[in-house]
Amino acid sequence: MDFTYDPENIFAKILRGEIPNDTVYENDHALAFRDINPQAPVHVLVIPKGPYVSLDHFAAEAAPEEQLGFMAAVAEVCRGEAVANGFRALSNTRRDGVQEVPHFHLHIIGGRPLGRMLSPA
Ligand code: DGP
Repeated sequence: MDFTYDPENIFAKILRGEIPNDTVYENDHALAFRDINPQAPVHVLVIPKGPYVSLDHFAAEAAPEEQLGFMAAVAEVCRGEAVANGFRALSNTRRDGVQEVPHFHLHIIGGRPLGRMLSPA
């Protein structure tokens, strides 16, 4: 698998402070911010601060402290947002997953009933 990282992707620019974001939570290893095109009342993106292109890249190569920091951010987002009735966490990956931004991000979506996970192809 080619996990080549493009440092000019838009989330890398957000991490460098070159593009503003609506931050929900931040720690040493992760940043959580509101999606610019929300699909539900809660739509937060959690991203690692390290240069990982996708979930499988992050899972395979991120250091344990990066993975723990990322999951701590997920916990904080879920604790702080209105998702007591549930939510969906998803990570679009590469072509078939219709990934637009090549920096790993986990969508946390909730605040309304979300329907079934996938519509028929
Ligand atoms: P995908 O890679 O397919 O998971 O989609 C990328 C998501 O990132 C999409 O829901 C819109 C969001 N997004 C794209 N550009 C920006 C941006 O500059 N700021 C914010 N907050 N979200 C963005």
